[in-house]
Amino acid sequence: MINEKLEKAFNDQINAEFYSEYFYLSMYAYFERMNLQGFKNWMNVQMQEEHAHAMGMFNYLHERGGKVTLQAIEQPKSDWNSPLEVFEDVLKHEQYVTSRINALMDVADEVKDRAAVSFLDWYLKEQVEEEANVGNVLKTLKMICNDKNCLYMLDKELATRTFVAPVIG
Ligand code: OFO
Repeated sequence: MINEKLEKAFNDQINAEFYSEYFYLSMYAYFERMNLQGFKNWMNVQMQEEHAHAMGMFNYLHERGGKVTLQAIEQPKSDWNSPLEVFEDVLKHEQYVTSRINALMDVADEVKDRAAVSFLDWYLKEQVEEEANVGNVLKTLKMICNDKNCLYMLDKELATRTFVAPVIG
């Protein structure tokens, strides 16, 4: 049976992962309005990844005999001034998620749940990868953000991103 404090922390993180999916869905809608299909595709992949992250914890909590308690999902922001502003928000959000995963790991450590610490290690590595991916798009956007041709080229590149279901844990 999983410790109660850790169960609550997992449930809060499941909510945060579903919020991430919702946040990226809002960005997907923004890129739809802008008719930037490649950026929209990137967000679609990102949403699916967040859904997989949430379900990974959801399934793990069940596996450990815990109770999943779904919570209300906060309304995400829906307007941005540019793709650059969107990706600045994505990076900030991913950095925030990293801090949350670290805090969740601290709880697992505190209650001496080594199995949960080991499970969460996957999420920490995933965050390193996510921050690096977002950072790369952001770097390109910072270089080209006033050039429409380059934005078009980047849109083509982001159209090639595909979702690969992660093997979590
Ligand atoms: Fe984008 O991160 Fe989930 O965990």
